[in-house]
Amino acid sequence: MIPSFRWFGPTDVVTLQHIRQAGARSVVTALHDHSCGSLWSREAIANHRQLVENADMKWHVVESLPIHESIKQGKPESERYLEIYAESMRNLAAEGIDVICYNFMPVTDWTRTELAHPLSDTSTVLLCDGAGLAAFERHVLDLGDLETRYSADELLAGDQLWETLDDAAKDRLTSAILLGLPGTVDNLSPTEFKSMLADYDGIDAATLRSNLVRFLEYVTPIAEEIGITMAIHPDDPPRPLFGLPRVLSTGDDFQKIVDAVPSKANGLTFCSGSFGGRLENNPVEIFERFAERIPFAHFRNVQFLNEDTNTFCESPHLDGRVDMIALVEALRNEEQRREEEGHSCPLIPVRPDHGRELIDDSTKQSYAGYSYQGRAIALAELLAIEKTLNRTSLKG
Ligand code: CS2
Ligand code: MN
Repeated sequence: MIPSFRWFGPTDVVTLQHIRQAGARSVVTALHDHSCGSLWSREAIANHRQLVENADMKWHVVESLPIHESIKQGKPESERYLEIYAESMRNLAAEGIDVICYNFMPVTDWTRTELAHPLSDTSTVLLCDGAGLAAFERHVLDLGDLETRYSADELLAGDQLWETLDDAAKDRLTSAILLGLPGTVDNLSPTEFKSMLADYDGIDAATLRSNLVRFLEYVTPIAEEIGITMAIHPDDPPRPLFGLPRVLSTGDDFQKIVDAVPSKANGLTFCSGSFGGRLENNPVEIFERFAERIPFAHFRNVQFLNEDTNTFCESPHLDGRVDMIALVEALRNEEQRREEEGHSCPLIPVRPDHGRELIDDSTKQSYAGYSYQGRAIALAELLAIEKTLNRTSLKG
């Protein structure tokens, strides 16, 4: 594993020095001050890279070079945004980037209903509550088609939850869901959000998938030529929300994308926490199934609360439904395979994706899910598993 850590740039309260101290050798970052759809110049990329290298680390993976909504929606103006995307890709490759992580979730990135859910040890984590989402869709957005997407029981659970909330709790739920993309602090208003949903009227999963295929058919030949792998991040949570289509919630979903665009540059950002949020997904099996197509991974753990598998919270990396030891083992097996195949860089960058908030994390203004101490502990745990496996295999 190449131990990696996400950094949101010079405004991040988590500094590069902190990241280096946590044991990271590779920084996963992006030009977060550039709006979606703008060109990343070679000079801006080089300056950012220099910051990382001055702190004695490397920049291998961009997370993310975001996809403009017009591309996801297949609109005519997407032509221009595809050209800009390709130029940014070329500039990134010229500055030594190997992997571009992106997602194809309409409107939102990850969605949670609570940003500080306390675990029994008093640390806090992100929570995604099925009833909270149903309540938000009915009582905040007032969407009309709920009966077609939720069962009567789910809607009832949402109504019952809503009745127990005071105004402050309703506001907290609303702003947790409407939190902007990771690395931003701006919340959308419910009205803005609703109008973004309306842009997807008439776009179902098949259409969204064909827009993704069109994007990949455009970018993967360029990626192959310049030596970059495109690595799509799965849906989080891995099921449709707000009536929007989703196309990457399961292993079979990724298989369809690979079948449509078999290029080697069509890769997966494996995310154990995202896949793990769906009962029938076994994250270790998904890793093994697509190991050859994984240039970058997010390791994170989750657990379902109660019987309701639409409700999960994040959990300590070693404690949840993802078998973290088996996952690191699967990673090592793939790295070994790459080494035997003569791959020039057989090791895979892995970062702890989100972490608990603990110690004095909550006093710092870090981005939701990205406080320092919880992630530093998680990285140490992952490295310890790897070291232990290395020693065991030497003895064996
Ligand atoms: C990340 C995603 O914070 C997170 O959960 O894993 O936001 C990820 O960066 C994007 O989906 C990739 O485009
Ligand atoms: Mn992730």
